[in-house]
Amino acid sequence: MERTLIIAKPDAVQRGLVGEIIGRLERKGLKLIGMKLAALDKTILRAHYAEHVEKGFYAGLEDFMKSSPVVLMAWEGFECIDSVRTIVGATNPRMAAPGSIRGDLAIGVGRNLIHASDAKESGEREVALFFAEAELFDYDKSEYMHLYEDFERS
Ligand code: DAT
Ligand code: MG
Repeated sequence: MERTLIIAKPDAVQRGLVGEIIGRLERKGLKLIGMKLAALDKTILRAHYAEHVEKGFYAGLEDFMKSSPVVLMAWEGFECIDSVRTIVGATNPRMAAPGSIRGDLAIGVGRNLIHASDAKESGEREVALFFAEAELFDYDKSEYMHLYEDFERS
């Protein structure tokens, strides 16, 4: 199964939308395997956003991500990377589809509520960056037989 790192960003915490975000991912049938509140610093943000560090928006992004605690989550599911990106919506909330988290709940690109890993490899890397192995949980989810066919949950 794929793993994705979700960050409920400072705007989600401040606007009281963390529960809404968790609820949408829970209702999809994804399995929550790790969760914690954290204050992110420059070092971890530079590692997480390495591909963006040289870009013009990076300084503002880093300041914003340090402005409040965030909720870090690791979720697991069959091919969940792409389905979570669909639930999250386009980076620019003004272009994000209605029904998506960003499409329904955000408007500014620099205040788009949520981070979600964009590929299987980045999901593995990002979950490992923010979570120690002991903070990740392996457990049976009883509803799996009603969510997946056998080959999808093997
Ligand atoms: P995503 O978060 O959809 O994966 P990304 O990886 O391209 O998007 O960018 C990371 C974050 O950086 C994004 O969620 C918000 C911010 N960002 C991206 N492009 C931006 C821009 N043009 N202006 C301001 N912030 C931007
Ligand atoms: Mg990204």
